[in-house]
Amino acid sequence: MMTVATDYYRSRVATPMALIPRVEPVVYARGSYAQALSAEQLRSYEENGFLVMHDVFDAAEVQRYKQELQRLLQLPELVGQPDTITEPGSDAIRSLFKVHERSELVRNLIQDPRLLQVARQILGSEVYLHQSRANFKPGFTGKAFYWHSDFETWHVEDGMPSMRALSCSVLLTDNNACNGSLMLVPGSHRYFVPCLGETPEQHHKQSLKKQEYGVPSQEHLTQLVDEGGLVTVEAKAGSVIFFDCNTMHGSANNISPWARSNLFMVFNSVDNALQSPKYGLEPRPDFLGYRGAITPIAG
Ligand code: 6CS
Ligand code: FE
Repeated sequence: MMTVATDYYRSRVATPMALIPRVEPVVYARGSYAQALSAEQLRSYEENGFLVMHDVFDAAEVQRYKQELQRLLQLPELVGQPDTITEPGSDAIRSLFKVHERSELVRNLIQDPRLLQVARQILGSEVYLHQSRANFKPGFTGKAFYWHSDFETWHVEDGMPSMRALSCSVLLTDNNACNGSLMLVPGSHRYFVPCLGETPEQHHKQSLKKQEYGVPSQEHLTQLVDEGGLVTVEAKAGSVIFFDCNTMHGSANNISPWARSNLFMVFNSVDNALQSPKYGLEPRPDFLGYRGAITPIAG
């Protein structure tokens, strides 16, 4: 196991540290492992740390996924489950994890070449699923996700060794400037942001409702935004956002009347399997970071 001293990407530290330059590629094997994106799309992903692909799924497909999530949300056995995350202070469901195990439709979605081939091409290898979830942000009441890099959490709390994973968010509602859409900091994926504060035990029970550790300082966020700017995704239902595991992102409360929901899955390279979490932390449950035998997703 790596010790604290030899971990290049140190975080949850007691005193402020400078940004740490990324050492891994963003696009692996020069994008030659699979053929899904054009050279221009790959270049844009590499430069910005994300790519929005419009109209990937048609209206009928989106409708099917939405109905499927409605069906899942009504299952009585979901109530009180650890992988059903409610909003702070209410019973409203914020995130539902392991959707690919709960639903055959979603299980098929992760094998869809429109997603899988992109993940393989960018990560330069076969891939497996690290995490899947549905996020719900209803109109008027949907709550924010504070700024974070997913890799920071996955590295510290799940022991993910390298920046060789990506997320894809399939939009099930239109996302616009008003309904709590994803905001990303272009270029932020090139720096690891060491975060302040010792991780509390069972941190995920709190962080999935409202994250307070593993978030950047205001100084670091300002520095990244001064350099790269800030982008709000505006795209129709059926579009897909691919983003690097280390891209800084967040989203605001949704006080508009328009719901925002998405299906979210994380592909990790089969060559980047989880190790022990850092700093003696207990591994998080499987629904957050898969630790079983690694079989590449077929399809
Ligand atoms: O815990 C996770 O795996 C993801 N969820 C949150 C709220 N932050 C880190 C990461 O994106
Ligand atoms: Fe995230």
